[in-house]
Amino acid sequence: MASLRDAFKSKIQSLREDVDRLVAEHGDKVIGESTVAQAYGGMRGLKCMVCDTSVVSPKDGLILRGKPLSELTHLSPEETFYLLLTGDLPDAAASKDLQDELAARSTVPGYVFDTIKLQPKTSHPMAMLTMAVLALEEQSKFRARYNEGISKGDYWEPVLEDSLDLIAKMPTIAAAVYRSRYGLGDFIDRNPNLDWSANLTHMMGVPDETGTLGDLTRLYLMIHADHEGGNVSANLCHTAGSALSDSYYSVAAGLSGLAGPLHGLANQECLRFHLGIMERFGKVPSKDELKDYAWEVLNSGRVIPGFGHAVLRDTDPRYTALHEFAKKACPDAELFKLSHVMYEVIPGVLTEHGKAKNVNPNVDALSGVLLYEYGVTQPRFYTAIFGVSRALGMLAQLIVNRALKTPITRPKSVSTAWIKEQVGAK
Ligand code: CMX
Repeated sequence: MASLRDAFKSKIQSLREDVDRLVAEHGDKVIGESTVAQAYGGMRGLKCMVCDTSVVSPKDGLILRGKPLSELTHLSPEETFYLLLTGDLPDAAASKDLQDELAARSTVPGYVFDTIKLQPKTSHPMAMLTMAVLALEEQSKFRARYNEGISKGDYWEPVLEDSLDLIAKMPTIAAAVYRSRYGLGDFIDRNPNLDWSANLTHMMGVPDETGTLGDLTRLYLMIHADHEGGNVSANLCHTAGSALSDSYYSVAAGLSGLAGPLHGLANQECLRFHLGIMERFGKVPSKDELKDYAWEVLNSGRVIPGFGHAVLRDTDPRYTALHEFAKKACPDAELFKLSHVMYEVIPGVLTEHGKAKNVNPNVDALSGVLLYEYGVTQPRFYTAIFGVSRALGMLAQLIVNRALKTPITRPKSVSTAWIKEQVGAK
């Protein structure tokens, strides 16, 4: 099978022709409408953008290039990136080729480490990671080629180059953020015998007591990579990229959105929620105790982290994948037992509460528990690990969009006065 670059290149012409024909023949057909509620309500459900790397079905959850997540959890994150970008699963040779390519691009310039070290110990790891990505922007090949006058049809090539460079370096800069932020001593060199995922936890310095840490990291980084195009991080990356901001700027924009507590930061909040419960009860609470506690949280106007979703209406298959892993890896861990009680109690409480459209757990309900059990005991770092993974999906979408010559994003905003006039409201 062809290398990632050649495999993607071979698809571009037919992708462009397909979209051009679709727009020429059906460009005036209606695929959705926008209501006043959607305009004020985060554009929820509005069909006004395209993403072919993955879709999220309310019932079945994440589907990557037509394949449900449950059939793909054996893939490495690099193989997942290949699938997202080309639509095909790589064979062993293509997979090895991509691994080697990422290894060759993994060296991080010293000034980026200095930038990380300069941040105060009170900085949030997501701010530090985003800053490190922006520090790497100096190396952008797209920006250099754009300044030389590259033709629009060729934009995708240096964007792919930048994206591979950035993906290759993400584990190293995230690990450096971890060690610097938590005062863990010198940075640890990449181990050439480990893959992209295992190197992240190796460079963080997480001890692998069971020999399964690499498996957890691989699964974690695989399932978080992509979640269609409308979520906050993907949408922000897409919008920045549509202005021809390069891969570094675009991923930094996406990471800034991922850092919000209603999106990527929910994994941190969820683990803190678990720890708070353990502190309060001094044990795994009974169902009744947890129910009372959940009501206390809801009545104080807070959300229960790790439950609900903007699109999903059933249990998140990413949660299911982590649950299967945890059942084998740490069945007796107190936090895992707590997450099970939450799984049994919270949906009922949220149903009674009557607000959330989805009362089931999402990926964040368990991701932090597993990291904690494996020795990553700093919840504030969890979203940075999510960010390493989400860079894969954001960048795959970005490269596809540059290949398709997708124009700058510019929806029309309207004023409240205009809406009132339009609908005849006083
Ligand atoms: N706890 C309490 N209330 C919740 C809730 C939860 N877990 N989930 C939804 N609700 C509430 C909303 O806050 C909203 O209340 P208001 O009407 O008072 O504003 C109401 O139910 C309706 O919300 P919704 O339409 O069901 O959900 P949204 O699309 O507005 O929001 C999400 C989705 C994820 C932000 C929300 O479910 C939430 O805050 N969950 C907890 C945080 C979390 O786990 N986030 C991780 C998401 C995973 C991901 O990003 O992939």
